[in-house]
Amino acid sequence: MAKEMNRRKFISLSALTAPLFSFKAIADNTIGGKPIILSTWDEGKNVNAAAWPVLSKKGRALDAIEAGAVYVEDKISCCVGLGGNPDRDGTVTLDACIMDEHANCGAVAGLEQIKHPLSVARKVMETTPHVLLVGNGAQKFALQNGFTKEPAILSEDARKEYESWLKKNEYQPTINIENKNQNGPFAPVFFDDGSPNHDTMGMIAMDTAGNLSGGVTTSGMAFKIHGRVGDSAVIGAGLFVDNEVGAATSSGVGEEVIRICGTHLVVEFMRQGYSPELACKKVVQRIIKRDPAKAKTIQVGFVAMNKKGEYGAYSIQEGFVYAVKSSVEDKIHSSKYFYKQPA
Ligand code: SD4
Repeated sequence: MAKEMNRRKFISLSALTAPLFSFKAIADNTIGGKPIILSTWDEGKNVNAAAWPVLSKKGRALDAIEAGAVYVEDKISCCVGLGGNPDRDGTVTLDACIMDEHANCGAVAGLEQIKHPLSVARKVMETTPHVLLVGNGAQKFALQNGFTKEPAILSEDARKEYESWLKKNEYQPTINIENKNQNGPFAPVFFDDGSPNHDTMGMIAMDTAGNLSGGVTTSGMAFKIHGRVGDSAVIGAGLFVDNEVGAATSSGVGEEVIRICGTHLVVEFMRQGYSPELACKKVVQRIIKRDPAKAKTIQVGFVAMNKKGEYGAYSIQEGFVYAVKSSVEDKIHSSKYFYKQPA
């Protein structure tokens, strides 16, 4: 209902301002107005709720992103932060990045025993001349900046997953591990406590001032090789923000996203006038074209919004969802997709 009213509002707005919009751009938009925040997966709804007080009080999008990340990183049962799935050595290592409206950005990768990697990434952005700190260096930096060392808590589900992985897979890569408990290859998977079996929270937001920011926080692909860095720590791959154009974030198999600088490409397509959804779709198509056989076995999803507050998403497989919160809606959307889930 809210969406329908919103569409009507948009149509009447379009009539008044028609020459400003290309047909391509209005073909499939959903418009949320500002402030607005989009976060990946079902858990994104709770993340948006945690970020909303900042946005609704006309706060900065960057602060809203950090508030959302802190919420989800604190929630040990979810697969982000120190409760996430471990790597093949049984160690939980965290990747995160953040980017603001001035193209300032910061990131950490392979960070151990620090609860709030996105906040560390923000410190890297705001207090160093660098963009990305990794491993021990990132941890040392965090400790020097007031973060404390905390043990990773392997949730009961994560421990069971890891133990069964050790038995069955040893050190063989399992590409589509996120979907391995499904009924049908691409069904979303939920743990016993109802939390979804994914391990990345990507967020993009626009504040009342119209400024964009984004952030990603994750324990990365489950059972990755120790030292592996995913798209979530790579600016232009897991996250990109251009305050003149829009912002995008991704989830799924990070290697495929890094190969094509996925979110940077989404933003560049929006710059060319494509709607957020079509921009995401074109990037997904690029992944599929590079290796169609592999693409059938993996999931990658992109979520994007442009400067007008229009948003959309596209994924390789059915089952990718994202949450949107604005003054006119608070809901989880299913992404459009390339491959339908087999019945
Ligand atoms: C990674 N993109 O480490 C992340 C994983 C992910 O839901 O998104 N999982 O490659």
